Amino acid sequence: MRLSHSLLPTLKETPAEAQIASHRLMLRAGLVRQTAAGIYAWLPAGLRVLRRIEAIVREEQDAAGAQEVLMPTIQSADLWRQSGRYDAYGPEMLRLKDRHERDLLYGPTNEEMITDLMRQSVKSYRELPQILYHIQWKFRDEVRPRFGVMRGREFLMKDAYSFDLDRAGAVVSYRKMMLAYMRTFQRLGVQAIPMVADTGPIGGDLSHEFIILAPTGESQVYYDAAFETIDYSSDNFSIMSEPDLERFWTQMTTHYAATDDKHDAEAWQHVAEKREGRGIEVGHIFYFGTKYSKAMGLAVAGRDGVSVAPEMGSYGVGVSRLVGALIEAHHDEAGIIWPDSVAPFPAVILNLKVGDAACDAMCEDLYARFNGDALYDDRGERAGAKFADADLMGHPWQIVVGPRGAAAGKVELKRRATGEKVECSVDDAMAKVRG
Ligand code: P5A
Repeated sequence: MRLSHSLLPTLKETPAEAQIASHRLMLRAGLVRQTAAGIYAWLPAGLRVLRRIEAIVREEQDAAGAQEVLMPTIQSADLWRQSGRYDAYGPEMLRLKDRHERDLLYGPTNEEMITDLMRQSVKSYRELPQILYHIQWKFRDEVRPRFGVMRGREFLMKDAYSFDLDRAGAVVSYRKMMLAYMRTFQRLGVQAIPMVADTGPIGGDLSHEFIILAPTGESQVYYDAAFETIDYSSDNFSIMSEPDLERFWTQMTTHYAATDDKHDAEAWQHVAEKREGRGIEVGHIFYFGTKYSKAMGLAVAGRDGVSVAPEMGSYGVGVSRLVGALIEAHHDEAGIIWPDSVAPFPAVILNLKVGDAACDAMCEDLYARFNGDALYDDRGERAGAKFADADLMGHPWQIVVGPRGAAAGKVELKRRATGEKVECSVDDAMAKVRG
């Protein structure tokens, strides 16, 4: 993207409405703009980050054997009357009427709809187990939307739903999703801690929250340092192997981890290597048995011909919240420091003297080599402003082209995370950025 002709409106001043670093930086770096309370438009750079997070989430769901679907945002109230949640959900649910005065709602979650889809088609135990997921916008009319995309009213969620014949099967699905989540967060470049949680309006008797560590997070967390060294990749655990899932589960559940409200001072004393920090909830998973299948009449013919209500779970990742949470975990005074795995662009090319033939030629050559997958700062701004914006936007690499270097066939390559700078040829810079 050429910055001179992009909707990438960076701000020098700190917006007054933003209380936390990620919200300030998302506005200042031109990633999003608020269009109504708790509702945001994603501008080109912000959307690129959102899409990259989505892609990693999707790959890990697919690897766990989950099938992608896309359910609508608008749902019929009748479905929710069948589960009993239409009245129970309260003012957080955005309710609408169509021209025929039929009650509709903007989905805050999709347990009812997926149960309905399954009951229309799945008839036999032979068709189970199945896990389905989608990545779709949700609406919750939060009392206090705040912190930008971290607590929005409209937000993007990955929600998955598992269907098993019995509790033992449901437990396997639950562990698979938990491993898929730990892997997803590891690839996103953040430390996640799974914690036993309350089930709230989703229901059920088993639930974990996934908290990622960030110094400015909302809740205080206490955990065993053992979590920091576990490798969740497929080299260590195969997601399709039950013994591996068992070994993974044992590791997750034998270490201490709790948020403030559940912290147990007595148990804490026995933790060998104590760690404390601030955390943000980026995922939440639930096992709720037959709560929805029974209420909505989802049943399959069992092995012996007797009909069984499938055991279900649901599994959520806050995809849009993750954009803010990643910034909370990775920033400094000057701006965002994107992990390579989610950066909107791997590099920004800074032309320090637009109009200088050698600088322009070198920058065009570099930009062409990236095939459009780099940001080219071709604005007629001063060098200082370009440096400041590059640090603010947080691309992992900055390739600086000035008249002296260009004449000698050299660029300056800066790594945003460390501030380290080297002078090198265009070829060497490309090789470093490509890793
Ligand atoms: C699980 C999937 C559920 O809704 N039903 C389907 C279950 N869980 S949850 O905990 O309520 O939400 C899952 C994740 O969504 C994110 N989230 C939000 N993100 C931004 N703004 C909000 N207002 C918001 N509410 C929930 C969180 O990351 C949460 O863990």
